[in-house]
Amino acid sequence: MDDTVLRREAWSVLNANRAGSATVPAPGLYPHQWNWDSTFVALGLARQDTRRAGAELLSLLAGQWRTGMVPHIVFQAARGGAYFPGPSIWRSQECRASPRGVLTSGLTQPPLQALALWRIWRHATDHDEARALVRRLYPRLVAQSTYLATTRDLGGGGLAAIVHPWESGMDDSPAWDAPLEALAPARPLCHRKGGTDRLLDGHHDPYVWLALRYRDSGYDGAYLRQEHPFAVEDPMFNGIWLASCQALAELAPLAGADPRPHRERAERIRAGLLERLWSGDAFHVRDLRAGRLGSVRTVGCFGPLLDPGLPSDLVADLVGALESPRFMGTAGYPVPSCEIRSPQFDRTRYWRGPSWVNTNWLLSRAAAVHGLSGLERMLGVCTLRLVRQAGFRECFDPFDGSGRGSRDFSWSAALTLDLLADTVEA
Ligand code: 9WN
Repeated sequence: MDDTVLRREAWSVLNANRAGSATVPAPGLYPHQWNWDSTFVALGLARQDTRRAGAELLSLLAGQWRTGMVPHIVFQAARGGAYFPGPSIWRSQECRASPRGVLTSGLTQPPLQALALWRIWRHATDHDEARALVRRLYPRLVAQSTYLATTRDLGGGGLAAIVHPWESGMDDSPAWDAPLEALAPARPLCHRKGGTDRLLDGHHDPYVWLALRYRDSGYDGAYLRQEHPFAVEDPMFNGIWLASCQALAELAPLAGADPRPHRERAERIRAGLLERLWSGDAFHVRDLRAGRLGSVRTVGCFGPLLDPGLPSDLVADLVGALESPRFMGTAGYPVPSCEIRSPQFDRTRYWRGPSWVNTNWLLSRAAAVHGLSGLERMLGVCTLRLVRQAGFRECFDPFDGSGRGSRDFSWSAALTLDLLADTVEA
């Protein structure tokens, strides 16, 4: 399929998945607005349609809580009960910190928004309009970052903890197996997806059980600190946050603000990543409740590569592992979401093996940040090969490239547009 047809098809997916000013991930399975999905759409459109990219962020941030938290789902009223767990499980409206008139979940997702806003600004042709967008969103994104640095620094070392696997965006990653197995009351552990199967018994699922515990605390920060049984420092979530702090530092002068606090925060996150999550030759998740590092290597362990200030010897170790047979080297269609030789690797199961367009795109950005143009190009070419062959699927088999999960998935389409722009420019 040539580039023109691929581009046209990507646009038709994005237009079909549009719901007002938001783009839903896939109308059948995910009919609401998701945090990082929407932001990947904004990132993918930053060079294509700055107005739509900005509207995507504005509509997501309409769901922001007064604490600064940006929820992982903003429910689309018209689409009621089509997704579980829906508004009746989250009951956001009962919490005073939630926005009036918008129903949301009570969790967050990786804080990519400032990075997206920075990219929109850099590529904008109408600078007055883009400056107005920056001025409008900047204070909200500062509030988000402050929320992470305060309420979510549960380990006290400058990193934000996730309090639910859904907050990572990589829900069923084997990185969460050990912390979830410690949740005895919620057993048996049932994975929510393996192809097309959906949740069978919601209230016994540890994912739902954890969400209900947090909800029943009134989404309380002190409860998270003292009692909540799942608290994990994730290298991808924090790598993304660091990149967003650097983006805020770039955006601050446009909003008439001081960039230094954002640079200082980025340095603190870097120090936290190095001191708390680096061991041997890799980053790992830290389970704050068990007080130990996870052992399995997943695509999330490469998140800190998004930091341009990462020491060069660590960059070399990470790139060596990424390009080795453990990740890219033996997969015909990289990047697998879990190390191939790990016992937990499963090519068919969501976040436990398949390759994803969004993580490939993040790693291609990381390669660009470190001037690794060969790796950047390789990631772009591999990702375009996946969508050309299998369509804009949710994820892909890393060995044969066949598509898995939803069809016509928004971030796969939006990020394809961005990758096509690179191949045209190259
Ligand atoms: C729970 C929407 C979301 C993505 C996540 C992906 C999946 C939801 C689910 O779908 O998570 O948030 O129902 O499994 O894991 O990355 O944001 O596409």
